[in-house]
Amino acid sequence: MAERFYLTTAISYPNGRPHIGHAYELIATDAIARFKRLDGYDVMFLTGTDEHGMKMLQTARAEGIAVRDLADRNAAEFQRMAEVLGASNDDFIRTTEERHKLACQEIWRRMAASGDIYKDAYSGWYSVRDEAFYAEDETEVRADGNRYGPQGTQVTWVEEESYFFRLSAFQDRLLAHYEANPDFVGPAERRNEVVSFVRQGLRDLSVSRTTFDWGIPVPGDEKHVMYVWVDALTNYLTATGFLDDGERAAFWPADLHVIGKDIVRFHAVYWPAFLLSAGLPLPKRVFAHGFLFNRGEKMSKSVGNVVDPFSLVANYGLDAARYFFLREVPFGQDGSYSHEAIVNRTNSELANDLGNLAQRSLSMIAKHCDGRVPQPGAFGEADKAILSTSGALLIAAREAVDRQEIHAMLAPIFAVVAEANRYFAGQEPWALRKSDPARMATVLYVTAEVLRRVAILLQPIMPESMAKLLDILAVAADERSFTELTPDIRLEAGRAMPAPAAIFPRYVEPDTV
Ligand code: ME8
Repeated sequence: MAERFYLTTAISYPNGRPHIGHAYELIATDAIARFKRLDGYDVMFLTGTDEHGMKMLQTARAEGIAVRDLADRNAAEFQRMAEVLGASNDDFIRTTEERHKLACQEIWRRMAASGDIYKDAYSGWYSVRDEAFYAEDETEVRADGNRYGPQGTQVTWVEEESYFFRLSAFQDRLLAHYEANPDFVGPAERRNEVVSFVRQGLRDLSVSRTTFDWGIPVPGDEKHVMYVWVDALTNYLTATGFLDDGERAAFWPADLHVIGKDIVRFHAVYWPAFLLSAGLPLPKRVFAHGFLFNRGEKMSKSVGNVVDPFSLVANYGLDAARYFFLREVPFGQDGSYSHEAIVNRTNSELANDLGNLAQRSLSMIAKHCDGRVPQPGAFGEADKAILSTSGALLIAAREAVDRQEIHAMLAPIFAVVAEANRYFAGQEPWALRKSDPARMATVLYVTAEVLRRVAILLQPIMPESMAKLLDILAVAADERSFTELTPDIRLEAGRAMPAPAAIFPRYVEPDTV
């Protein structure tokens, strides 16, 4: 049986339409999911929307619509975004679904049964934007007279009866877990932040609210709804159907939660504490990516520079957009986006380096090799060198993806594409056509074989265009997984190849056409 791999994105607040930050997280997680499937894993990939809480309620009030309508309207946009981005998620969870209510109430009961939940009065600072409580020393009063939390969002004073989760009791267990599992949080700087936050000591966490009812009722005390983060984090468990012991239950614990760097505390401190309390196994890894800035400026709805993922895809094409974000921004660090940067990268690396190499070599095969995979002669030093570097790519890619370093997976692949271009130019197959046709066949064969390896490996990043390239290379649909990258497998000489077509169009400015 194939090894299971369960990975998730954060679930987004549908208080507005999806923006590039949401698209970025989904594309990256999708690339990892596709990579794992091609590498033989039985993958479950989850994304969804986080629909309860104060922030949703306040937005709905401001827009003068019912909160459920706001959730429905925007959740549909998030689902549409997943389709438009070619996301291969196996499920899309909405926290307003019945299955989720049952899962949340069960985890609550288990935490209560462990003695980790008690009723008291809460008073403290709360940020609706972050849906987070902050200690007074994490906040500051600014010149405008308002108080702000550590992420720069305004906080207000809250005082009400509340259930508490005994987070303070988990400090030692959490620190022991980080110590014993150095890969639990990545990248390293995020892990260090988490460890120092927990070392400072943990305060019990208010986990219910009574001033509104847009949430999941606390079992046995329905005047309270659960704090939105108890509800939100549990989504990862809900989707495995942990209550019904069905087929998906075996996917828990999750192998990987991919999230943004602003919500590490919830995933690396609160979530494992809730699970320890409920007697459930902990996820294996939480990886935080950086933030995307539009030309270096932070994106936000209020600043008005939110880039719409739908127009991004319409403008540049899906695979170019997927490639750009994963190649341009080292995964885990902040990055910025600009029209010039995306055009440069896609034109130089996709259209020129990869697209032209495919176009030039495959159209020579179509013309001069009867449209069939050429029969190679004995390999010389140059052939062996490029076959050997391209043959080593899978192992390096696997190691990079297991650390979520998607950029580090891509760099060596594109180094091989550059090397293949030098090889092709240096061997001059067009000159060999008359002088040594057998040698020409070998050069074209080697180039096509390198393209096959590159195309198989790039499928997780650019599924549509690599499917096209593999079609042209006459690689059958069942010959595209990573098991086809073992040293004994190569293109079969003599196989008929479909007529080559351009894979990556150059981006041309609309006003210059
Ligand atoms: O935080 N660049 O939802 P959310 C990169 N509902 N990533 C970004 C980003 C940007 N500019 N802006 C946001 C929530 N993100 C909670 C999560 S999970 C149990 C609950 C990322 O809609 C952000 O870091 O504010 C998060 O991982 C995801 O988008 C959803 O953000």
